[in-house]
Amino acid sequence: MASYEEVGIGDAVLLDEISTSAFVDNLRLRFNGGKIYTYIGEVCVSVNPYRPVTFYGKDYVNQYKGREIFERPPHIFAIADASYKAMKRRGKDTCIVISGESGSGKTEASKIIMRYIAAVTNVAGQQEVERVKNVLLQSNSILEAFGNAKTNRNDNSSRFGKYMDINFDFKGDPVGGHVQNYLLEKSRVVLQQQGERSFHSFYQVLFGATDSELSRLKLKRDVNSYHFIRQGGTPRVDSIADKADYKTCQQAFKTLGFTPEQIDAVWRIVGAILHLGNIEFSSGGDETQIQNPKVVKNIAELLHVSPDEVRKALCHRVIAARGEVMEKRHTESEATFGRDAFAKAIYERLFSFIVEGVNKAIEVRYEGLAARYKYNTVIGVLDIYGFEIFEQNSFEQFCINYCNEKLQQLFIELVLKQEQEEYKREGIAWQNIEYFNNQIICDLVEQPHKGIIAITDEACLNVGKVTDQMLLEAMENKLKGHNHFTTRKLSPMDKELKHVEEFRIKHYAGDVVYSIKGFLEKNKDTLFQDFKRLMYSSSDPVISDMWPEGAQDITMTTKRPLTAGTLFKNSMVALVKNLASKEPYYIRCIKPNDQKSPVIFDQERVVHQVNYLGLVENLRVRRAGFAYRQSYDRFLRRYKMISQYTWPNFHGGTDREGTKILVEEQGFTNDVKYGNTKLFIRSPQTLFALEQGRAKLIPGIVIFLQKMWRGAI
Ligand code: AD9
Ligand code: MG
Repeated sequence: MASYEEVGIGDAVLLDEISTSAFVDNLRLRFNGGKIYTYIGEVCVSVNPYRPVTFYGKDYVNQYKGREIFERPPHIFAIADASYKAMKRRGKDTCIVISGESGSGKTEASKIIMRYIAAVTNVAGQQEVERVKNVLLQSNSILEAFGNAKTNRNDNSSRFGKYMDINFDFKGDPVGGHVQNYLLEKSRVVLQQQGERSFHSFYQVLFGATDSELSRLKLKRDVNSYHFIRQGGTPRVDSIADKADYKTCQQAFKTLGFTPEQIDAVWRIVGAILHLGNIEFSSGGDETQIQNPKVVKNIAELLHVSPDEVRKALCHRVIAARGEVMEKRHTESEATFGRDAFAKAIYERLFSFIVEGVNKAIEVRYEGLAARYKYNTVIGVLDIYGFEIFEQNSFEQFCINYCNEKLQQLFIELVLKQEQEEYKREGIAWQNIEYFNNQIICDLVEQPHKGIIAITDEACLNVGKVTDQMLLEAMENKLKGHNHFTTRKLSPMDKELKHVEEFRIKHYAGDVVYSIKGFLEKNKDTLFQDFKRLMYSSSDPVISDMWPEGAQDITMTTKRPLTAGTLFKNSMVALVKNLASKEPYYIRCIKPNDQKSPVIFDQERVVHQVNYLGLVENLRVRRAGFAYRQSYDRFLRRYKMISQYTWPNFHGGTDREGTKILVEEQGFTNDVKYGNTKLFIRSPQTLFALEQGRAKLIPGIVIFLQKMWRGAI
């Protein structure tokens, strides 16, 4: 095997020169030589190879298993192993945060990590652990079928955020897990941009189901027959095998323990949505009518509800005013709006149902040994939708890009800020390193009262009276002068803002122009009660159970639900808090070009990503800094056996003095600095040498102690 070090420098900390161009040159050299991973200390930078690669097999697993990061050439396995070791040896909860823009390789990375963990665990071959591993791995194909889609950035783009905890027992074997999903981009169910597709599931069923399955769903094997999924004009994608994926997905449903009735209901809902898209309304006379009643019948049969109720829910709404219940007929545009909202809502609910099913299958079952010890640590893997800019950017991109701001903020907090603050606190001489802190953009979005989400929420209180345009004006008033927000009115000379209904946010990763159109409605996320009652009335318990709120009496007033924006914000705050409570490991993904080519390294695109990800700042902090640090007492406790002066105990002074004697005796003085409470070690090799010294002595010590216990000494 050729060594990675033959191409470029594996750990950028060792580069002769620290600059963006030197860093990117090294990445290019390595990319061209087939080396897609490069370290900055313990942060792993991954450049999407856009081709199948050969370094994820068993032979590679064995090379990384149980090794220290710096012992082997850079690889994502080493990061997975480091996080696993920290969890297993030190009982720490760890997390692996994977970030990078759309199409940079996050989802692939998360799957590689999961496969690695599956490969190195359960040496004893326990049945339950095997089951859990299998379920964890297979859950991906279901979640991707229903939550991923082809976009203009990525053929398999995640349209939901995913955080997966894997739980381990005291032996370090996976015993379960939990998936937390974040805001699914449900607008895609009814609308796609040119060149894009809806969620894979729709095409999988059309291309993959048997003739008889299709006829039971009353579907034709023809994407172009269905309004909801043909708008992008690209039903077939070279890189996607819908037919085979359908089979895999069906198999995964079975493995995960979904019942035949549940699986059947899942595809019936998918079918019903396709039919819904073909419903057309006309407003002959003053009555909005459905033009194609046959389609209504199909929907009713698939959802196990009455066709008459479907028709009613699509054309009217029932409202309660002052205790009286009335029927109000929709206008044609209200009816179309209701239809789309219904389609989006049942797909979103279906997705949550599927996630719940996955969670049931991987829930920790405290049986056998795990029950007795209940000792449980987790590794969390975060794979979220990447930063994205499209021709048209709306509320969904706004949420996705805000999410990426939050992750960048976490990275800054943990890697850049805290690191530097610790040096100051410990009194270590330190040259401050400047970096762009994106907190200001997080505030722009999430601040109470003044942030974009709060302003939108306020406008939503008066939906009906407030228009999207008025919302934009409210933003202009409150955000005037903000360096990262502008509109055409605020900067009339700005040629890039072409329309009055647009605003621009200067994100950490680039400028994005958003259209305000639909913001209010998407934030409010209205679904007429009638549809909830309709779904609840289904004679299929699987469907009825998905919609418990449909049971509610129409005259009962309900509390105003939280808006989509606020729910998303809250979930992001909780996510960041959760990640910050764990020991983090980072994979920073980079997209080498926009053509999905394995041979193009687009210098400009990579420089841009390296800049906004703050990788060179990361490198500076890392290079000037120290790889490891430990408080004096812990350091001494761990390594005291190496020196005759400190073993079995150091009596000559403080822990700091003891540490100093040990370090001097071992000849590491030039590689360490003495902080106020901690020892700082510059290079991993020093720590490695200490660990080896300790490992060599331990067997002898164990024998010594055993003899002592037996009274032989
Ligand atoms: V998005 O934010 O969900 O739109 P991701 O998740 O960052 O995006 P993804 O992992 O889906 O990107 O990668 C995009 C494509 O790049 C994959 O479908 C593969 O074709 C390709 N890819 C990414 N990583 C690898 C890899 N390690 N080896 C081979 C890869 N191909
Ligand atoms: Mg993805």
